[in-house]
Amino acid sequence: MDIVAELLNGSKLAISRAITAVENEYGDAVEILQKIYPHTGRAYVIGITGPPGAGKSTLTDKLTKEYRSRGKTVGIIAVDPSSPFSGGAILGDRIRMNELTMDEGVFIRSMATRGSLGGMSRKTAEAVKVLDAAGKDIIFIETVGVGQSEVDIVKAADTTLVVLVPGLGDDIQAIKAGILEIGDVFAINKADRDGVERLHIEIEMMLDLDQNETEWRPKITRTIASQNQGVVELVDSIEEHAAYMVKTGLIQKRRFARTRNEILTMLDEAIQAYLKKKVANSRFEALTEEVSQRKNDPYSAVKSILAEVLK
Ligand SMILES: Nc1nc2c(ncn2[C@@H]2O[C@H](COP(=O)(O)OP(=O)(O)O)[C@@H](O)[C@H]2O)c(=O)[nH]1
Ligand SMILES: [Mg+2]
Repeated sequence: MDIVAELLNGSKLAISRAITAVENEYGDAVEILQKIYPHTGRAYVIGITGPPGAGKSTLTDKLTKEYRSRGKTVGIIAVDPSSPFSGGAILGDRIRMNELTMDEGVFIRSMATRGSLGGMSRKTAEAVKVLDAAGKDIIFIETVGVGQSEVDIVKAADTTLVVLVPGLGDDIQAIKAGILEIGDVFAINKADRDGVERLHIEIEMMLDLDQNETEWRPKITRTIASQNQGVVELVDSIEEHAAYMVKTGLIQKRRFARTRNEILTMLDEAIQAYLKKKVANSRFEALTEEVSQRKNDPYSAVKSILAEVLK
């Protein structure tokens, strides 16, 4: 089959194959990405992050249904080893997710977390492009935690939703710095639990301390994902942020920065590969020998290698 043509038509099988190619770095992955690139840039990408068990997958499921009822098609990429999408969940979650996979307007895919973290964020961004080209209006990226790798992954997002729950205790201190950086919208999920007020105040206080360059004050919405409560309000806050991004032109800025970063990273990888190939010769071995025997120093060695490679 012509995978690109089928993909552009929204075929689930073609989307699935393209993401598999991207994930495993198959030979045709780059060609597919090149061909679909002109058809990307239309989807709105929403990153969802937060501690394990916070209810991200449950919320993603409910958010998806809300967006569907608003007439939008949805793609979901779960980069979460414990996600129901990737098979780590209890039966109830699975059944709910299966409901979504029956919907023609929804595509769900989990990404294996093997391989380097840097590679992971690139592959996630590439999977987003596949879903984008396939015509999905809204794309969710669900990722667990707020470490550096997750921050890199959600950089592919136009709006980032941070999901927190009451009763995290001191954990909130640990994730504070990370969430301040990336949260455009906050959900206090499991609002049926004690400690909601306290968490709400804590987040507000952190936001007060934040000296972001933008005027946007992240909205905090209380949700009970398992009971579909607060979901309409949460979608409204996401949409409000999206409208703000468009109105201020920040979306172009964010996307430009992302494209720039993407090109630089790829260039970096290409140069490294080129250098490794160029440098792996007997002259290099001899130089290393000289340096290790103190007949030469590493600084001069690098200079002469560079002079050779760049001439
Ligand atoms: N009490 C309560 N439980 C919830 C709520 N939202 C999700 N859960 C449950 O919390 C558990 C973890 O949810 P999950 O969506 O897998 O969390 P994730 O790891 O962040 O993706 C599941 O058993 C959900 O049914 C909520 O608002 N209140
Ligand atoms: Mg999950």
